[in-house]
Amino acid sequence: MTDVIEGLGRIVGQQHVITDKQKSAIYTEEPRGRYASDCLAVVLPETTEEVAEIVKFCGQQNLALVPQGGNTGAMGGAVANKDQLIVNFKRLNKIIEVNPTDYTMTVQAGCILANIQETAKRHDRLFPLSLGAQGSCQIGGNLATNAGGINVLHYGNTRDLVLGIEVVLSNGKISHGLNALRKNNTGYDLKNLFIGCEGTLGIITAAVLKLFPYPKGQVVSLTGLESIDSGVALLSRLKFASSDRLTTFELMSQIAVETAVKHIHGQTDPFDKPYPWYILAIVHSSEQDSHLKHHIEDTLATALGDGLIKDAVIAQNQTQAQRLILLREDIVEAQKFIGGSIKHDVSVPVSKVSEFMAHAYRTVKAFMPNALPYPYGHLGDGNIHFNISQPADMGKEKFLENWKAINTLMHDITHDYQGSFSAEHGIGISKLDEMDKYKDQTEMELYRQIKKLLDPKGLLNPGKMLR
Ligand code: S2G
Ligand code: ZN
Repeated sequence: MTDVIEGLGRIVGQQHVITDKQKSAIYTEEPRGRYASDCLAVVLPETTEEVAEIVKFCGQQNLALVPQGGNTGAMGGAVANKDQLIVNFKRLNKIIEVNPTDYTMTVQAGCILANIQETAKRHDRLFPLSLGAQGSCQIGGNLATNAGGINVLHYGNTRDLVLGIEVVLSNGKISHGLNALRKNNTGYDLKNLFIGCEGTLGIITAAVLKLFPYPKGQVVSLTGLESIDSGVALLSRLKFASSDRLTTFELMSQIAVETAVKHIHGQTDPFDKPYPWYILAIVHSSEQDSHLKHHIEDTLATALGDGLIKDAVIAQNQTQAQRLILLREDIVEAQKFIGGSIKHDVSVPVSKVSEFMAHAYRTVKAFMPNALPYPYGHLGDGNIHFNISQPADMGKEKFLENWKAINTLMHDITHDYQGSFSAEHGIGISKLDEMDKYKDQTEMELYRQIKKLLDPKGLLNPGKMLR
């Protein structure tokens, strides 16, 4: 143990090797409180070369390591045990270059997502990855899990926002793949193999990100609807009305909005009466485009007139826009006020969302009549967080004992609708059973062969993603 700690200290400086349990607590705290985590030590490298030296050293010591970003992941992807090393990238946090002409930004893995967004904005550019944890998650973690968020509809997942990556391999070699070209058709697409691998094939230490024109204007609206079907119809109307500049199309259930209004300070009911469903829609425009706003207003007015939607409000200024966007953020936090929540991160084809949710609702209610479905999410790309809140007549612990049983019900239904049991949060240790149960076995065999090739000693984030 002492040799290991001293050996790591020689690489990063002893003060950046944490063994004290109190000091390492922030790194071993699992965000959803579902898994215990521990570690031999936490090490905080400042350069890619230090990461490479750490990996080499771990290889010599046969020491497993768990790469960790902001530790905001929902799937247990960054939990460790007492014999493993947590390598946290908070010191590897330089913005290497911003190139407004090329619309690129080169960043190190430890950069906080919100800092990347703000840096882009200062250059009149947009880095569109946007999700609840952006104030503390690191881009390295977003890359490792191919994070989604609320702008996938128009800008894609993290994979779609990256031109090149630098990776430290399990043998300590550095793959210098910081490509900044839009077209570079040379060799296999290693970038997209490492993005989303959750640190199990290699450690992403830097990336060249795509930037976009900063939207000078945005049209933010909230609508009240009676059905998901009308929401899906509205999606198409707004796609056409905005010339496909619809960036965000988020669904909120009545229980979610009511719970946020009731428990989150400052939240108010957006309409004068409740509706079964609400949609937050955001359209980006690069110019202060009043025509676009009028066009969206006309589209919503027509939808009101023909009964597709029951109410609508369009933000008249940035303050009103922020309030509507905050409502979507607050429904996540609000779940905690009504007890335990069994989470889902599923996606189905948009055309099947309505039927899927009705089926899911019936199935959960048949299994646990007093359970409270609390669905919300990214209707625009078919990704629904069909979370289930605890029944009023059941204790939290007792309720959460049903996590696996309810997950199985939900994931079976998702599979029946040709959906995915993990749309954006990744696999970690939470969905290993699902990988074995639902994934094509030929693909799983390929995954294992790739893991064996790229991590022959099995030291890179062992037990995550694959058994
Ligand atoms: C969302 C956030 C994570 C969660 O709000 O879209 O991805 O716990 C989620 O639901
Ligand atoms: Zn989400």
